[in-house]
Amino acid sequence: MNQAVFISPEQVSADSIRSQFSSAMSSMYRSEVPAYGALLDLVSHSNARQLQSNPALKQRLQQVENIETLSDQRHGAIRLGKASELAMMRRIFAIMGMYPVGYYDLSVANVPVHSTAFRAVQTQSIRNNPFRVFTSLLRLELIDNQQLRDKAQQVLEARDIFSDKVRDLVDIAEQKGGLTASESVLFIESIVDVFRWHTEAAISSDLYKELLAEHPLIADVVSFKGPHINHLTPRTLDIDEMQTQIHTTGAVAKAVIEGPPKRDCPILLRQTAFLAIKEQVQFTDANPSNQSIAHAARFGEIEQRGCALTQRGRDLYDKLLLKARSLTRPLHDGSNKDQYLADTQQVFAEFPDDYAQMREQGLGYFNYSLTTGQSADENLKDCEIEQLVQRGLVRFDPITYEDFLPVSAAGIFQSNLGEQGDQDFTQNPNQQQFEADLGATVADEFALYQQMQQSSIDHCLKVFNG
Ligand code: OOG
Ligand code: NI
Repeated sequence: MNQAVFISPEQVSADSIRSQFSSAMSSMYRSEVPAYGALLDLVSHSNARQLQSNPALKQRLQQVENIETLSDQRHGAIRLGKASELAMMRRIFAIMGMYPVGYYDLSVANVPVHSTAFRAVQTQSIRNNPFRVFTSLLRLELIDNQQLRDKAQQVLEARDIFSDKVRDLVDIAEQKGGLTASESVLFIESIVDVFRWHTEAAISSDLYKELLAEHPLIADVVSFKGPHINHLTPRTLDIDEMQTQIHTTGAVAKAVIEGPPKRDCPILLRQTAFLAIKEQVQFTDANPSNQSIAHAARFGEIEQRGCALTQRGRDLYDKLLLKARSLTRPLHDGSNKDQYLADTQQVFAEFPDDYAQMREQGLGYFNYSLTTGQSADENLKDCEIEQLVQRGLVRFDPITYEDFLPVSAAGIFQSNLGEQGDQDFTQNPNQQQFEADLGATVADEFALYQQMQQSSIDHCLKVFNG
């Protein structure tokens, strides 16, 4: 899973390809979905204000992040139709230093997909650029209607979402262990093209309607010639403020913010979005009156990230979220929003809102670094990290959560698909099949955070222990 560390002088680093890719995607999406550009501007102004008015926050973030690029977009999402697409996507993302982390089963939420996140895995790479792509694979086997399933499968079998240029450049990168600057420009262009919107559908409007009636997500994946990027997401430092301002972009905000409630010490991930815009699509019908239907797929999202939680912290989070949602399940029309907010606030009072307590109780992962108070004279050989913390020689800062939350992801899917009351897939994870289709295993997020924390501890101890 580790990328090649030694690249030849004329090659560009995977981190830099990822940064260029993220920014090319941003430009493409800004021009195709104007409200996204407005959202990016809104977020970056608000982040600048936050950093200026909150020096403690700025200092803490600086320990673990590159704050220069804080407002750059942080993730996007795609939905693929078949195993070979997923396997090829894995090879493409590896060239950008992005590897599959985590397995998300969305069937629990009546969405017939399972997913992973392609992202950087090493501390320095994440700092260089944390852009991730939440990648879902359609699960036709969850559809009862055999006839429709066969039709959808035929359409997907027939499509090829990758150009020869993509395939050639992936082969070159794999053979040579990287790309030169000029190759990387071509590579990025050709990959951005894969994720573009297609105004011409691959199917008839009749089949589209059948698929839509079965499940809107199936229609979104099967109808098109490619896996359009369905949203991009910048990072905000104040999602509650942003939620009240999303309407100024001209778009409509999703009713509730997903994830934990507002806290002084943010944990995991909070997300909200503006609802997908409706775009005219040309179908293959001979009859022109049937040709044009508006399809809602592309939206904009914002995320606020906080401390990565240990398994213990995560279990507590999952337990509390389940409890809050059993009191009030948030409806998409926002009609019970205030009750849901009150319930989550009250239920989450059990989760300590203080980094020191979270650390002591083993709920979160922290990055340890030297303070300016260090003294080389003190006899601190063989000391433990705790002693260094107590003496004020080492500080700890929350490691930022880099992954996703299945219940939140389901909320994001559903805010655009509408309530899916009639379809009821039972919880049906199949990580083994997903990994077989991917052609690799997915990394365990907890192991990655543990490693990040441990290497920061090792670094501090080395300074004192020599
Ligand atoms: C992906 C939804 C999940 C997130 O931020 O949780 C996601 C999708 O709609 O395809 O992006
Ligand atoms: Ni998202």
